[in-house]
Amino acid sequence: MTEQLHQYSTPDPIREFNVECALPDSDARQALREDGVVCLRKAHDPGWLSLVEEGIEQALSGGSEDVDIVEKAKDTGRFSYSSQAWQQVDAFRRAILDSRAPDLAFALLDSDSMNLFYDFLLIKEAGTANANTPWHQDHAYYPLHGVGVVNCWTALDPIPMETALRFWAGSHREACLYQAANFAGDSDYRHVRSDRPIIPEIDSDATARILAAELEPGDMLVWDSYTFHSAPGNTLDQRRAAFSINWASDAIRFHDVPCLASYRAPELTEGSAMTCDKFPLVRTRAQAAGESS
Ligand SMILES: O=C(O)CCC(=O)C(=O)O
Repeated sequence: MTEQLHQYSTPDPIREFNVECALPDSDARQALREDGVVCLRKAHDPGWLSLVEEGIEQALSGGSEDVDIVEKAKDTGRFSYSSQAWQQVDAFRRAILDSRAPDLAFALLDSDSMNLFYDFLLIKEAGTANANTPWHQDHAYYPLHGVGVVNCWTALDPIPMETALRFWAGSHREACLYQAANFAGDSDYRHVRSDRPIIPEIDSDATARILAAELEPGDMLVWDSYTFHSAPGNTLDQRRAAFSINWASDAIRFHDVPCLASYRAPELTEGSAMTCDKFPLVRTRAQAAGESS
């Protein structure tokens, strides 16, 4: 327990890069490759943040087909999340496709093309101290073969250290998938793969280097979908919200195993490339080269 408190109060900083006027460079790519996470300061401007807020209003008032609003036992605030809302919520579609979001992600991917995988909205209102996020790898939930999904997670509110995400530096490097954690915490995840190793005791592992960063609205964390991360509940008296966009590289293929509906599309079969209406092709290297020449 002492170790857990120690690690949570003194994580190392995530390497950071200011991208207000430029796309991520080779140093940012190297940081992501080595640590499994990187922080992009000023990734999005106030106009983009307002667009996302417009989308939140639509999504939470019935616009999103896949939304959950829960109140955890002993919490007074709402914990809301929504996935794949871009297909119904026009403000999200514009924030994802008609913005610099694809260029920021593509600059970090070692890939000739990039597909949109899904968007994810996460809001922990004040009074959600029990809405903690256990250690997990995003990829453990995906029906995908290959390595090359990045989660681009933008803070919509100031996020101080008390409520910051934590990352286990370098935990993506072996490309080993562990079992998916159940976010409800009381039983196994519905689609758990019990042939995979169980999640190690990261909080009590003195050798695990933990990284975190305080964020301002518009700052973005980008992480590899194999990187272990976790987050505390919201113990503060202010909203803690983020909007994330998950992108897939050309190395990713569909794997036809049981999973959440958000991650599958009827057109996809075992081993197929991702491109379809739900997971559109958004960038190609050829197109990017053509535009810059
Ligand atoms: O912010 C959080 O509580 C969790 C975010 C997260 O784990 C994710 O988006 O994968």
